[in-house]
Amino acid sequence: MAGRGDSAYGVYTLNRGTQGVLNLANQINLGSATHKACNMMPKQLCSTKDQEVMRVIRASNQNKIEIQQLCIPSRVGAFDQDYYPPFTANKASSTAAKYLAGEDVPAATMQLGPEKKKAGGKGGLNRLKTKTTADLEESKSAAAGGDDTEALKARIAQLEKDLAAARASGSSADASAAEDLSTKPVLGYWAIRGLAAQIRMMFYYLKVDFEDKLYETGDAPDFDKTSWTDVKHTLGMEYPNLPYLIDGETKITETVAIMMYIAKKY
Ligand SMILES: N[C@@H](CCC(=O)N[C@@H](CS)C(=O)NCC(=O)O)C(=O)O
Repeated sequence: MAGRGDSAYGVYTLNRGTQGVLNLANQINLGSATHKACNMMPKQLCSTKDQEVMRVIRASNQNKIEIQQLCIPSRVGAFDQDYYPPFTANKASSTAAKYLAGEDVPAATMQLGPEKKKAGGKGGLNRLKTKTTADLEESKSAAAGGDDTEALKARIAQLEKDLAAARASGSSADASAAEDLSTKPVLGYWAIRGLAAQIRMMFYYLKVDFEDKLYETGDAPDFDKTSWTDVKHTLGMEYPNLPYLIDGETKITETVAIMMYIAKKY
């Protein structure tokens, strides 16, 4: 735990058997420099032989960026499996097709293990094991030289070809849209701040003339949403949702994707 303005980290263990009880395992004091902001780094960077359970990057009040290793001294010494429960993997556990078909798949997890001693090895990544249903299927299929693997290889080859062609012509869809400043973008969202607030702020900040298309809901308790649902599937969007952005031929949804588009274009 670290709070803004603190100059220490507290490393706690949670005893799942006694709900709600946190035990202080280590206190790391950093003298007078306090935290302005802290962020956790990817789990796989942790040095398991040092019982490092979290690595944090922090901005201090003295205008310094520092990396801090949060460790719990272990009775076992070296690698202690108890300190490294599985954590959510940064890869999909299923596919869109399976999800849409209603297949229920447990979330993929990753697991850190002991560090390998081999010099010049891949360090942390060597220790990282991902357990996903998709992995198992992939490896089975690869071992069998299955159809899926061949289809994926063909798809990758095709995508690489398309990418090379787009690069050669120097006119990807993104680039051409980014050059056309004559279009007036339409931002669609509910008539509230919500997820569109930051997008509207970007437009105002960048002095971009845009249409703020507001969908009204009826009053409580029903909040009639038909102003949106009646048109949702008529706008020609691949994944219709709010907020959306229509800019000339470009139609996108997902707040962050919209913000990235605006950042790139303007
Ligand atoms: N991940 C999406 C979330 C979109 C979302 O949840 N939109 C809500 C409003 S905050 C909605 O009502 N969408 C309309 C719909 O589902 O048709 C994003 O960041 O844009």
